[in-house]
Amino acid sequence: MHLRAINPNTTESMTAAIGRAALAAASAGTTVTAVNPTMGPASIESHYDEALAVPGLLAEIARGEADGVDAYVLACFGDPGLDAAREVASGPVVGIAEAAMHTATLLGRHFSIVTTLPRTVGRAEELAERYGFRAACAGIHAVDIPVLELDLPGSDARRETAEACRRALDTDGSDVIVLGCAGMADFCTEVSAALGVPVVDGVAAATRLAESLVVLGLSTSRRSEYAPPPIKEYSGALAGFAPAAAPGPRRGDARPASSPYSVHHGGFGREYCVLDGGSREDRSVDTPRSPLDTSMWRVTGDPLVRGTGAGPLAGMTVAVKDLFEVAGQRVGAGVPAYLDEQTPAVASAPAVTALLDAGADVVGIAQTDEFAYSIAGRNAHYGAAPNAAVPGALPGGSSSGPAAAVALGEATIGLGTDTGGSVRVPASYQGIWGLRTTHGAVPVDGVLPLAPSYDTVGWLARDAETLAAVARVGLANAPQHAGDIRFALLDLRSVQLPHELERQFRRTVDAMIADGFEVTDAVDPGDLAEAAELYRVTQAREAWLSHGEWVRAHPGALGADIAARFEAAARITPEQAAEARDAVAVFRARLDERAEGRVLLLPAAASAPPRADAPTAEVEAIRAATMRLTCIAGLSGRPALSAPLLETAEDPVGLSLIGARNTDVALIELAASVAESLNGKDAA
Ligand code: 2AL
Repeated sequence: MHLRAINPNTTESMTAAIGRAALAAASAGTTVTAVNPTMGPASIESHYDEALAVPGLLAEIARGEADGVDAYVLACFGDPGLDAAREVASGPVVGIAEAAMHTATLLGRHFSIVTTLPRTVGRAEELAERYGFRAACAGIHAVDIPVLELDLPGSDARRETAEACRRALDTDGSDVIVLGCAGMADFCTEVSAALGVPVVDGVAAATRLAESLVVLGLSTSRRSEYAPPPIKEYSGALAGFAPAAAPGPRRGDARPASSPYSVHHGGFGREYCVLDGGSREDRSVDTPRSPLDTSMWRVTGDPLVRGTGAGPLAGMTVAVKDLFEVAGQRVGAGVPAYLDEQTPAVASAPAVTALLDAGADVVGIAQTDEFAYSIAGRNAHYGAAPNAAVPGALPGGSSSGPAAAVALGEATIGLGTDTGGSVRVPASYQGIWGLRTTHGAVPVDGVLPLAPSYDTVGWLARDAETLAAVARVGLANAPQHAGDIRFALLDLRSVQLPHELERQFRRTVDAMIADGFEVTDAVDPGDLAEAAELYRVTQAREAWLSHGEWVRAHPGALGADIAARFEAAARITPEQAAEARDAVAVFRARLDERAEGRVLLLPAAASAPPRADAPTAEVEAIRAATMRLTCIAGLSGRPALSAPLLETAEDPVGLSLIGARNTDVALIELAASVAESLNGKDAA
């Protein structure tokens, strides 16, 4: 479930505190994102503030609908725009004032509200009346501290709030306290401990209530008052807010849009996302994401581990896939039950220290598919990380978190692993650069294995230059040769690519030829369906040897799809695996012979990203098709790159380059020259 807390004021530090409170209250499987609009008042403490906070709030609801959010918490104690939000959100919307008041009445006879400035008392009174709690609400008091002074360093706000609460209990004869501002969310435990009565923070209460409604399958009634607003024209600065006809389901939608509400570009600056039309660039510019997005991050810090600050990667930040040991942190591998049993690492994996030594900081540990045994990027426990390039689509895995963090601009570098495509597929799906290194070139010590014969370290970045800088650092101790500069295509008849992708790939190849790159005709890699099966069998046997014992001892710990994959792996006999390994050696020798002197060109994935809510069978079919392409590098131990140079009609697909072993850096440089040449032509 994806729950979004919206702080309707524009103060990001307050949004972060709201996010922390919501995350602490949410259940383990819920993804929490906390956002605020970029237009509107810095705090809400007058009717004027409140009225002008509502457009920004509604823009965030529209954005949430595009992101497939299941329920919203409206995190301001005036519950501003609550009714309007309900008209346009497909999932439930819960205000923190209503949630806190409802909760308080379950805990005592009378509650007192303690709010910020005296002028906000009237609004709280009005809400208590409106929600039917006139009798239960024994008094409303102001601590007389402006909203943005509640969390100033060195402020006495907590103590003063606790004292105001104590006075309120005495004056009103009440037995429960309701905190009257989202900015007080993290005062709750302290005030409750000081007073010895239940203290209700609306953010936590609304989070749990919103979750409950989703679990119960309940959402706002569309019968009358809360039906979508009638379609009509709006003018002037608000023209972009005009209720529009409900768009049909589109590729990239998390679900069919049930809301007629859309926010269009026009005169407002960057703060609006474009839901209908607009280029991908517009859509990805500016989605404010909280570092608390647990579908992307498991742990973050500021930074989590500081690098030397000096070297070629100084000033860069790294999102580390949750398979690498990071000093002081546990490895979670995308499996909460596994995480629970781990102890913190004493030292970081060499692949991590190489980046720290070169000056980069680690900002966080980012999510992976369970045990990295998938390329979809959909985790049964943590959800699917956002796809910045295609809202509502899967991010690709298993290095889903690092890739999303890079694509969204929350990290410069993604440190991932690629066993069967786990760096290249998320790079392809999210329109960024990703390298799978030559097998064995970067040490995998301190990295949780999946299938050691194929496991490699890889990196993700938004541009070729950064990727090359990281590769030079990460491969400093590995032999590196000059690469080939002639390309060859592969006979891909056994892959059956969608026609549109085939056409696009051909157009890109033609453009490369026109630019003077030498591309020779198809190298026959053999039947790639058979190659993928060899890969599947050998990988599965090794995956079972790596994790089978743990999986068997923890029934129910894995999502159904990954559990099924391990079950199938358990059935592969050592003899079957040995036979497949022999056939892999034949494949590898044949490819080496046929690809001699050439860099292979192919699409990095067999399709654009599937929708986040695609049925499992569809995701599995897409995986099978893509594995026919990605297994080539795995089986041959070669480095492979995904560069964002192909596009299907709407969505990104990477152009993959597979080089000779130990030519990783040269491969990036070659791809960078292709990008420069193709993009130069685009611009012309
Ligand atoms: C609030 C609140 O929760 N957020 C904000 O900006 N103002 N409420 C209040 N009583 O001041």
